[in-house]
Amino acid sequence: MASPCQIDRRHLAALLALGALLGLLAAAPAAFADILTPEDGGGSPPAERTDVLYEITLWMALPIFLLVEGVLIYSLVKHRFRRGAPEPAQVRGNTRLEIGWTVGAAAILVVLTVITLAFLPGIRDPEAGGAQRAGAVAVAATDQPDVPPGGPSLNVRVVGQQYIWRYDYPGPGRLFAYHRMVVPTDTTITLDITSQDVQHSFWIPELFGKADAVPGHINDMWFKVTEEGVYRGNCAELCGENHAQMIGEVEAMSPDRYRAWADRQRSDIRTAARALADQRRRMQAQQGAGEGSLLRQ
Ligand SMILES: [Cu+2]
Repeated sequence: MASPCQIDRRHLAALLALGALLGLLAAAPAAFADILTPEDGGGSPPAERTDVLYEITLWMALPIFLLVEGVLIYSLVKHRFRRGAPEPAQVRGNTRLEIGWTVGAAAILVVLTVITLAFLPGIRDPEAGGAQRAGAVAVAATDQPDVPPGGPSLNVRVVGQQYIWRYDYPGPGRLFAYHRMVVPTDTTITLDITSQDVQHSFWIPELFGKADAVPGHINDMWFKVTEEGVYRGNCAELCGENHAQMIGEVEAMSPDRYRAWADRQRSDIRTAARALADQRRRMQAQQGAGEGSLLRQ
């Protein structure tokens, strides 16, 4: 038999373990915040509204789930088989109750449908860029009539290919990037998403939902980030053996830093293109010289 001292120690260990668990939960709320609900971050409206819609549905469903499971478990325990006990009353249906929960469930579905329809336009349709003077950023796109005027916007073409993402930016001078999309904050970013080989799916969970990247077809998505930072995502469509490595990122920075990045990137692309052209000329010249010496022999 355990001595009182041993029991105390066991209680103490259990209490310490419970305390440590509560401490962990309290110290890392960010790590647990999106365990039950979709991720959202950076102030991106589509992700935030998806999260709110999910939470409304969750909070409506949770009491119903607890009530149904509670009644079920209570009934199973209370009316469980007992040897020698009299047979319990056999209930065969209850019309009023059945009509009640059918009408109740239908009413809840109607409420959820109305709320969802009210949220959908805000998730789907881009809104104007904001939190800064209109026209302060010279990145306005010309081919996105859906973005309401009044704020800066930027259109980026997202192209999936096995196993990397490419981002093509509009404007004079070639500007593109691989793997990480750089965007200015407080700017409506509209995405034209497509693929050049097989089907992929572009998804940055904190900023917006999944959008299929289909060859020969453009899918639209949008987001707007208010907080600078890096937001990570993955290809969300099994696209081949290295699908798991097809990671995508969005880095949001202030419009000034974004402009500096774009200038640097454009000049790097120009330098690389010139170096490639030089190399090609040298190789052609060498080839020509080689053929000439062969002819002379
Ligand atoms: Cu993939």
